[in-house]
Amino acid sequence: MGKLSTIVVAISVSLGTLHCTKKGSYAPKPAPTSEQALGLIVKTTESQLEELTKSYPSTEVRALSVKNGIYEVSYAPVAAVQNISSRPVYKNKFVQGLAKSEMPKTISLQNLAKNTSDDALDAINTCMDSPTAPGLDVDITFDVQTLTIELGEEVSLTALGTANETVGGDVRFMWDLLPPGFSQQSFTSGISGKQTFTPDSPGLYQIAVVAQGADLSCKLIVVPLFVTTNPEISSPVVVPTIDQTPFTHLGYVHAAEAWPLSKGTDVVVAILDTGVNYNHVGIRNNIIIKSSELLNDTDDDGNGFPDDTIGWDFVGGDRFPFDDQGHGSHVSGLVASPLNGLAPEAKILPVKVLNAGGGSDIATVVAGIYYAVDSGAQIINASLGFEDLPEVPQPMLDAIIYAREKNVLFLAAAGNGGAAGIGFDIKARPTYPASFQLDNLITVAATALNEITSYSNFSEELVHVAAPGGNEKEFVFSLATLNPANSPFAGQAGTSMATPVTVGVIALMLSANPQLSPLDVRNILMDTGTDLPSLKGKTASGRQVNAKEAVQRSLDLKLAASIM
Ligand SMILES: [Ca+2]
Ligand SMILES: [Ca+2]
Ligand SMILES: [Ca+2]
Repeated sequence: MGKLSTIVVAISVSLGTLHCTKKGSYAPKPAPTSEQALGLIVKTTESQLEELTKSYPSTEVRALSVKNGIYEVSYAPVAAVQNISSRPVYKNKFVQGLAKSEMPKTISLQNLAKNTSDDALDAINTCMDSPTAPGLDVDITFDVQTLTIELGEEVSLTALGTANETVGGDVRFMWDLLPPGFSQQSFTSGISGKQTFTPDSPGLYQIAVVAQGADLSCKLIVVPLFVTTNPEISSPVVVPTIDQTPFTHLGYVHAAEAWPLSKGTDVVVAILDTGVNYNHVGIRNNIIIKSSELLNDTDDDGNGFPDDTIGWDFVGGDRFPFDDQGHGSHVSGLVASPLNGLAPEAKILPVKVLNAGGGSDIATVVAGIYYAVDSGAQIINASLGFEDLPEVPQPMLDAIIYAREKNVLFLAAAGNGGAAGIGFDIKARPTYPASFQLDNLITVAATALNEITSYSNFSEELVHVAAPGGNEKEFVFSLATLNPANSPFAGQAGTSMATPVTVGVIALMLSANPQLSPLDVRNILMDTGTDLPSLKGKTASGRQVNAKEAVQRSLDLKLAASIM
């Protein structure tokens, strides 16, 4: 059996190499960062793309899935792009932010006044009366060319301001920095137009500048700075025993009672998220390393992604799907970790599709889904959602249908109640992918203390089950990403957490009984969960997942099948 599968791998490698002379002319690219760069998502062939590029030399092409002929085409006439696509084209779209707990703090003059040193406070207070002044023209320039930098680089900022003739006089500046969660970074106070700092951790930094004219009128601008890092993966690690953190979610789903039956051994779970801190002691040994790909600047397996041994970063367009934010590491640790993960021996495939601010675009998520399926994932965890889209994101639906063809389960977070943080019905107000209806799709709501949370979206028809997602009274604990304090764990809350808890339970089920179809898995979860009164009318099953019962049922079905 082992030998056979080795031969199959070898054949696919040599096919890939044969095609290399003709195929793969589109090198992987980072995700778009401006509205203008957003293209059309198409299904086509490389030869048709070559023709298009010949006719319209400004055309830019981003390969989303070479194997499946899915591309994003920018800067070309729409009609010409429509001509080469075998499916209706879809205009790519950005979405900002994801889970409620990860939304960046808002910047306002009021908040600035709270955070700022005494020196600048008076000046900001005087701004309150006239918070904006059209007469003030302010711009901010970086001494680096991009809004994304590598951890360790120094950033020099210069604010340039001019007051118009009516205001006159000099312009002075006040600065504030809203760093990402773990960061201790701050700005020095003062009123100069310059700031210099070296970020202490990855993540999204929001830089605020208030310019003030001689008439004391003010203008506030906020600039995002993304700090990323791309470390090589470490050697396997020795995992210590750590049990002081309250991993309460495990109790609600009866995880410890399931572990004697299954540990989720070698079930492959793709995490479509902000990346994974793959060097964390609590996940390093669970990261799946692709053996058919060598580190040689060559795409050995012909999937369009050179040297993708540990997954792929579709945001940065590189082979390091490291976590800039914390969300993806937390999600991964809930699924598979020897430090209290639901399925301690499952494997994680990191697929980075969300940036350090938790934002993304449709094409990037679509690329991540095809990549996960073609890389052998059995389950895809999508703790992300697109709300209030003007139309159904058909390319995302197509990608999940592709997953269904390959028997891959797709788990979607129901969502956290949008900007208001109050759960809504995703049938009435669709959120994608959660609101799609497919046999291989399971949508998850969040509970805390055995009740549905106030933020969790719901639907009696479209949400299948619930799992612990936590709230401000009881956070869900899991792995932290790289941080200056070296904290191993972090508490978070959201349907983003409930989803990987469910995925971990499914990994236990699939390792107990690999014959289960995606629909079998969904039916078992819905049948065997724990009845919770507050989930009635809010989910199709009214139940919170129960690992012990679900694994036991999976084993019972295996026994029944073998008797037949
Ligand atoms: Ca590759
Ligand atoms: Ca290679
Ligand atoms: Ca990266």
